[in-house]
Amino acid sequence: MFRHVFLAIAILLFFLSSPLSLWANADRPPNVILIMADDLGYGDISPYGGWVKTPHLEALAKAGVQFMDFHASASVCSPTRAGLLTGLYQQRLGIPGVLYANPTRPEHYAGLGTEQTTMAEVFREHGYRTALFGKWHLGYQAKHNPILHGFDEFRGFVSGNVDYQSHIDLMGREDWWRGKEKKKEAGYLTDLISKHAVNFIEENSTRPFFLYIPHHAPHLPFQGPNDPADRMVGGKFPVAGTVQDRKRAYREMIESMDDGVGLILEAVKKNRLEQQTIIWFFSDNGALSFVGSNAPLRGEKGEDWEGGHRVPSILSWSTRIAPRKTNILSSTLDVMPTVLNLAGIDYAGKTDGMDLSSFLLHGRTPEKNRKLFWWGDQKQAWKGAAMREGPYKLVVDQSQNQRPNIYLFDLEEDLGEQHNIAKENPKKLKSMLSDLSGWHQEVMRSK
Ligand SMILES: [Ca+2]
Repeated sequence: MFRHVFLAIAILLFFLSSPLSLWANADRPPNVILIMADDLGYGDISPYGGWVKTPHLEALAKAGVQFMDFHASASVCSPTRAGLLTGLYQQRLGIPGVLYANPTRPEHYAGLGTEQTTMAEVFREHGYRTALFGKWHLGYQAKHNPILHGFDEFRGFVSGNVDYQSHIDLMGREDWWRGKEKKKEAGYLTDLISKHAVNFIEENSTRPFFLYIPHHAPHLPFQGPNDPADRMVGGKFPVAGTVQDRKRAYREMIESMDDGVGLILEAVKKNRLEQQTIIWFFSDNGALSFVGSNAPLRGEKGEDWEGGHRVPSILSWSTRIAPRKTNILSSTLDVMPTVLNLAGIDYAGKTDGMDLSSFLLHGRTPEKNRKLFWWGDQKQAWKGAAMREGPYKLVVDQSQNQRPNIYLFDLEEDLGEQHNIAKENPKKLKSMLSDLSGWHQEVMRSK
């Protein structure tokens, strides 16, 4: 009798101390780690033939799916983030453009409403521990804080850009938070973000987690790990920083982020989570071309040429998803429906994205007639809109004249958007213009 009791206690203790006590290995849903770069261009990193050597992203690409035709839903920060976290076109959410740090601008008071459903909320409802380390940029008010949007933990900043050393925003305000409280923390921004991400993985290795890591790198101000702080509280400073050799600083910013990717891969491996962890890296929009590279694409951040929104994107799930390069037309809007489905979560909410899970797991080709739309914020420097359908790209550019310039490109023949084929294809042009206008009316109505 005693022996049986002793045995029962021993077995119980074994299961309680085992990291797999709560979730049997086979049933345990996968962890999801999203790593998002900020203003990283298509031609910036080595897996895409870019000029900055990024060995850890190379390793991720070698082990995963490298998307060659993946797009941010906007060519600037806030709207892409709104679309990413909800799977909805950001125009439906009232965030068509950047949310400015300056309180004299009306956009300063906008943000992601708590009535919207974020993927963090859905993961949390399904037993995941959730965290965000890095840049929010979806509202400055207390009611917009990430803690109210499904994140159990938040360390980072709420504005569009901060000093990498002093963590001070464009208005000269401290901008580093722990949850709902401002709380200073010393360190080079990119390293801090990576450190918190690694700690979170260590602390949550025994249960499923959703970890969103929106890096600041390589967004301005241009500061490498050894460059001094430029911004002081209440002070005046150059927006892009004081470093003379911006190219050098920009390269170091990307290298630091890549080091962080390496630390995350290492933490996943060390905790034996490789087989149950999906890692997806991408950028929120294209690079500023005076320092970064969108080669071989036309245009840059803020524009609806390909350089504004076609971005690097690499997804890895070892043993489950076969490594390859793909030309599938895909978007940051697809991230939410895809990772929820890969996690076995049946999400019934509306989405503008496409679930890529059966393509990723089984190679099933999704619908060919997919359409994607971009509609720039009319308050920004570049005014216009764009649409994609198959190889065709429509660009309506209203930044020079009242009367817009209209372009049609065949990206399979002309990735650099150099040869306007609008005149030769009046039917295609007409149908795409009509689709673009119809889509815009629909998303604005649903707002
Ligand atoms: Ca950005």
